Amino acid sequence: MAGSPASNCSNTLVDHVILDLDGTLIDTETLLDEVYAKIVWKYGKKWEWDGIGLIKRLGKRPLEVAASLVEDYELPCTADELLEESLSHVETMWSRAKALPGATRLLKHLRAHKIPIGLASNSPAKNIRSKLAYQPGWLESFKVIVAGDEVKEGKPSPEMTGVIAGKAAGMKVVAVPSIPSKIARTLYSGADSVLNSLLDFRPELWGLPPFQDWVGKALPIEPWCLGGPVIKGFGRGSKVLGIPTANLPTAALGSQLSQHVCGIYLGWAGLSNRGVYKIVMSVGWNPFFDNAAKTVEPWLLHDFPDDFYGEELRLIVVGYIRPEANFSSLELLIERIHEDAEIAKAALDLLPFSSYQDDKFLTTPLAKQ
Ligand code: ADP
Ligand code: RBF
Ligand code: MG
Repeated sequence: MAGSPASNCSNTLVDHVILDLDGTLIDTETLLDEVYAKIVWKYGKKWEWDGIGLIKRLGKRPLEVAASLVEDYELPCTADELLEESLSHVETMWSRAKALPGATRLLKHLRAHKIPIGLASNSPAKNIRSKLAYQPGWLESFKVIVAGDEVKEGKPSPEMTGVIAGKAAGMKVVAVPSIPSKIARTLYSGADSVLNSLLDFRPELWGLPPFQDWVGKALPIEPWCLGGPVIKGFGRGSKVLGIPTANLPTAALGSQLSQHVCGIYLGWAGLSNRGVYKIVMSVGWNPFFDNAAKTVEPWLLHDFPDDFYGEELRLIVVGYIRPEANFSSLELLIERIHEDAEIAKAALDLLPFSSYQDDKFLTTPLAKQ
């Protein structure tokens, strides 16, 4: 994402915004991952999951992607043939691409404040139209759309705009990597700011009108529900931090979990036979401990006399507090988690967060659903 030409002084005034589409506003990458995996598998090759195969091809135009797949996987076909094959897979799937968290909110906000928005995508014009068709209100939001097949050279040429091109044009550039930041970090090193997700974008830092939708210190989100039996976690919540987190079997949550951006959230928990409680929860890889898997770690803000392993736990996640962070000491991590708990406790007494404590999902026994 790029702001307009701006001076280097701290009170930057951005008067228009240029956005990227795939991986910034919509999650096409999850779908592409599936398509590329299928194609190379057909030729007996193994796709590199976890964003590794994708990142090598990020921002490339379709024919360039095909050429790099043929070369890297030593496929017995031409780039043109591969392109044709991949097109037959992708053309039907744009309707499955979901808006990324914070995307619709950002477009609405900029539109409401009459900030002109441009869309600069390496994707061909026809695909852009298909992708936008499934997102209500998006097409009208853009004053200009520049597609990959409408320019001589795609990104990173300044004819289009990506992180490198945006900087070359003297713009302010905010990057929102769509695949795990550990891999992506170097790619975006030229950006003025690198965000975990659009939920963390603060327009006022760039001279744009601030969002007004925070409630207390939390941001209302489209609520999501998850549940399952409480299982053993990493065994360090209570022991190392003095903060117990009730772990759920994440394999069963599957794509639900990958859809939600890492970060600290608040919401409500229902425990059968016990009641409904406020929660503050971390979603992600816990950088401090460098976990190997993405987990959800809800801390129920209530003193329980005993453990409740095996009991059915229901969660409704209703708001976002902050991105996951790393800390230089355990004490600082613990202090921050306690601050999060105070934010959650206060915000959950306010609308719209408070209304979800009565949701039937929290208390309905499994069989009756
Ligand atoms: P684990 O690594 O097995 O998740 P923790 O040290 O994180 O262990 O403790 C979590 C367990 O503690 C939960 O599964 C639950 O049985 C119990 N527990 C007790 N009080 C709470 C609470 N307030 N919030 C979450 N879990 C709690
Ligand atoms: N772990 C991190 O590495 N970084 C964080 O910013 C972070 N924030 C957390 C916030 C809350 C509210 C909770 C409950 C946990 C958080 N943790 C964070 C996760 C903590 O490391 C985790 O609960 C332990 O690793 C237990 O498995
Ligand atoms: Mg735990």
